[in-house]
Amino acid sequence: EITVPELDAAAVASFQQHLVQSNRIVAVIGAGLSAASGLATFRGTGGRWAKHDVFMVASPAGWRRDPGLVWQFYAERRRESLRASPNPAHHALAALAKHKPGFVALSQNVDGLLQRAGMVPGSGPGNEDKQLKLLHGNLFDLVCEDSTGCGYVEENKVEEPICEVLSEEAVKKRALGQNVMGMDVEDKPPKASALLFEAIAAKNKKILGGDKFTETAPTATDGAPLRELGEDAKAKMPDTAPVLHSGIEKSELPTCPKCKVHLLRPRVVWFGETLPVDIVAEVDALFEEDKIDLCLVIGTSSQVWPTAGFCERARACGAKVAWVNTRAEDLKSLRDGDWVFLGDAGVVLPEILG
Ligand code: BJW
Repeated sequence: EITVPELDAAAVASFQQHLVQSNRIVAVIGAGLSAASGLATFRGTGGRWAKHDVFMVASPAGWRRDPGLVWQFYAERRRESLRASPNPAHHALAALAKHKPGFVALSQNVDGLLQRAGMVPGSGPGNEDKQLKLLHGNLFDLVCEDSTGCGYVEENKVEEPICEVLSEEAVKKRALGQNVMGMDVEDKPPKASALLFEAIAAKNKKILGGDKFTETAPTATDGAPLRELGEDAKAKMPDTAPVLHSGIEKSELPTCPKCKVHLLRPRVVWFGETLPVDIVAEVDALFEEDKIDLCLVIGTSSQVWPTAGFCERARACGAKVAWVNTRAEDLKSLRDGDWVFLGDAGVVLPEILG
């Protein structure tokens, strides 16, 4: 339950006065925008990274190690996003885009909800006027894993399930039968699951380079069973033997229909991967402009780069900054004179954008 504090009427009025006069407006968007649609954010209690090991499901090394585990994570995300609906914040931003041709939304979200609210995504030559720039891709675009080779892309494949082994029923069956890492195992007390996760995460971080994440080829110890963990960690383990692999064979996952050799993967940006080059070029051009009037930073913890630096780049172009977030601690580059609207974006944005 999110408590929504009363918005300061004077702050709203001064923000709206500036908004009316603003032409070039940039919104830097994160997972908090979709929280009111029922989609989990990444960090903090209840976030996705509390249940899934980020290095296992959102890095190229994790993909090489167990593409089935990665696909399972994204298949669930696709389902959740399809079942969710855009909330009033998505609609308020889509309305702003209609009203202000100079508005650009730079979104880290891959859930498709801004598109479903009516915002048009696009990047690259000829698409500069498309107002939604998807920095981390889109759950519903699939691409050949061999990006430098065949280059196959399939846009907006909302088909569900993407293949039999990733159907909701198959995923549930495996989770109950095997205690697959990263799944909600319903027959376990939450505390045991948390301890299990903690131990697996520590082990995986060691395998994949930990906080100082570096791209490395899988090693012989990759996916080594938990019995190799220290005695302390083992003592905390629940009785059921956990497995570090999804148990899904590559042959069961979707194959690229063009090269017929490599797997298809979701076109999202993982840690250690670069953002799409055409998007980076457009963002750079945007921040080379003399004047940006307003920067809205909405529902992001500002921990992930390069997006974490966008607010300061907008400031350097003269932008005044407004923050919309439930957590004051996450306003990473807050300065005197910024507007701060603490609360659920789904409530705050429609109110301040009018
Ligand atoms: C609400 C709310 C409500 C809740 N209303 N608000 C410079 C310095 C240090 C490191 C780097 C650097 N440059 C690059 C790096 C490496 C790395 C990085 O940033 N690491 C840091 C973590 C240290 N970056 C990369 O690797 C990026 N690539 C890159 O830069 O390429 C060049 C390069 C490579 C390597 C080295 C150097 C250069 C790629 C980043 C890809 C991120 N991918 C993910 C997953 C894939 C997509 C997916 O599955 O969805 O993207 S990680 C995850 O984090 C996801 C998100 O888009 C992203 C951002 O998270 P977000 O949206 O901020 O969510 P949360 O959960 O963190 O925050 C939610 C916020 O909402 C909170 O503030 C809440 O309070 C708030 N909230 N409810 C309003 N109702």
